[in-house]
Amino acid sequence: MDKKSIDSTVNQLLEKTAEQGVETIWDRADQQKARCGFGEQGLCCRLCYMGPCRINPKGKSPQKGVCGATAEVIVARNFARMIAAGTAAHSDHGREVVHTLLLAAESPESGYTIKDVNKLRKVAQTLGVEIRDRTKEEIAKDVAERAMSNFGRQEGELDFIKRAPQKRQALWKSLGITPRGIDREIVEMMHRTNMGVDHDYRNIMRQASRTALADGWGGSMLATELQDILFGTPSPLRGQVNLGVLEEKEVNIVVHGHEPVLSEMLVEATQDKELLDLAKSQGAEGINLAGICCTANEILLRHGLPIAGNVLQQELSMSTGAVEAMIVDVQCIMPSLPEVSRLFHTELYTTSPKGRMENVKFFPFSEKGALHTAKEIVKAAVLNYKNRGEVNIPQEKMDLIAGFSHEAINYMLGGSFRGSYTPLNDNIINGRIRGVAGVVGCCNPKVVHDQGHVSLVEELIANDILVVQTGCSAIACAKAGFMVPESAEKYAGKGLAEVCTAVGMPPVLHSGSCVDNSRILIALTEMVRAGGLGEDISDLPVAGAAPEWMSEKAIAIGHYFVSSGVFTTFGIGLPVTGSEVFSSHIFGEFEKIYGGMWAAETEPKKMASKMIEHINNKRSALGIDKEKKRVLYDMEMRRELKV
Ligand code: SF4
Ligand code: MSK
Repeated sequence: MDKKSIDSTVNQLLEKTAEQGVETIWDRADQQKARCGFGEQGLCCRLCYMGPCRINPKGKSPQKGVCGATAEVIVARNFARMIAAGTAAHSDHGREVVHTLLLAAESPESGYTIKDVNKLRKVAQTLGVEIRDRTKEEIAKDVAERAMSNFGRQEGELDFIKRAPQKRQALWKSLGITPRGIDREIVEMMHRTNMGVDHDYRNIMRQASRTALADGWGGSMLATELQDILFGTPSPLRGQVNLGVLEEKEVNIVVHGHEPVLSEMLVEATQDKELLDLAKSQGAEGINLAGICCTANEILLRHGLPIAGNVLQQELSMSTGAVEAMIVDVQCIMPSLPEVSRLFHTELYTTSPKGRMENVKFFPFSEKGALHTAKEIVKAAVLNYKNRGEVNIPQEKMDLIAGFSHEAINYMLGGSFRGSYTPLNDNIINGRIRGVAGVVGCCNPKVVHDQGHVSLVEELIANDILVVQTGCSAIACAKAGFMVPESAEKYAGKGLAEVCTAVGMPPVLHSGSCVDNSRILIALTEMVRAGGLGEDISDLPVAGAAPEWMSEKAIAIGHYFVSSGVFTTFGIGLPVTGSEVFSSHIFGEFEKIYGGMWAAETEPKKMASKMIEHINNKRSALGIDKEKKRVLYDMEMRRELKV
């Protein structure tokens, strides 16, 4: 692999880091050389200390672990545990947001308030919380308490499950996989995959679906919805992306991680007059707050603040020599950051008791004194400006429009008075838009950085497929220039370009962070509800992909999409190929069970072909592959749909 990235800022800075002796993720990836084949194929079991055991993928001995576990059982347990871990991460993020909503309701001095009262009311209705004649704080308190009960609930079902199409809910019920409580499903998954418990790979995967659904329709959805209540529901706004957003003459603060509970307070602190004056007194022209990874997506979506880069650019942002402070909370934060920060003047701060680093200053970000802590951090960053050495900021940056929450899509397509998904469905039925794809997930140094995301999305939009994105994938495609309205004319097929130009939207919609994949679930449900495209998510001409995934969280997301009825394909490879039996279960049999299934494809163009083929098949099943008279759904017909 010659070039490590299709992003020139990365290649430029890597030349520099090589000269400076700064070790980056690409150096360490090279040092690992070929990965362990057993692990890559999911065939290594470390569940007990009679092992570790591995299965010979060539059919020779050993074909069983010491306890007798077969390849399919080992692969299933490993895969299911990844789902449990990913669900735990997203859901624990959700739990922090629930705590913060309670704080906003009970302690105005915390600095947190309720910004979106409309959304509060809507969520309250779904959760069965009384809204009449009550203050927003009273409603928010009950919403938070009800939301919290979703974590520890032992029986019944999660509250947001009832948002799914009725047919899907009935399917989950018939399979016995409707999630009860978020924590309960994760714990049961861990128990069942312990040594000597569940030895039926199909049964393991049923609980894996239940766990993943507790993420998508539980922890992640709670995180998204309650963040919108607290910080505002995103709507389209302009922003900028890539390392060129760092400012040569300003104090640069980079926030990295996942929870906007932290970043929202930093946004406020960086606008503080006293701190801005302090920055000027230090010779800086201002304070520039930028983000990495999903925190970046959160501050972009709600404030239009710049994104410095995606997950693989975190070390490189420091190597510009222009970052006074990097503030991290949880998830996707490289343990190498302290070492890199020490080679430059960057101060690294951890803020979550769950994510500490040795010899790194910890600012306990208790939500109670959040603004005070945020100001202390910003002050420390400002005072560090004078310590800057040589600065190397790549010039590249790109404009983008972001903020396509499902409410914003509704509004964009249907207008404020008749906002609905009907115009989208109409354009799918008349064939201008062939279908919709969700392209999400991480970056991975095993492949050329950003190339999988960009090549896949380019191919999809050229084939009239509207793309909705989140996470680091969204950042990759924003950097490539797909998220400005002008990109419709340049890259999209004729039909999609026509629709985008008429509405004034890009062909690739940025919907937020990883937990915001739950927005895509709601958007898909709205498409079913709008009529004309079947009765369930699995009937829709849609597909999902994570071309450069690396995190267990991505596997949890993939699995909740599959279990919700979406054909979902992952790049890089999947750690399941060691068992043909298991592979044929999730790559084939799943389709019959869930109407959605997994696929794996390393080549982005082939990945696009698979997704297009799936979308075409769904179009023919719906009878919309040929010219067809437009059917307008009236209320009666919509009721018949039972969604
Ligand atoms: Fe080996 Fe079985 Fe123990 Fe896994 S659970 S390490 S296969 S003995
Ligand atoms: S940050 S989970 S690298 S998308 Fe959400 Fe990016 Fe993947 Fe982390």
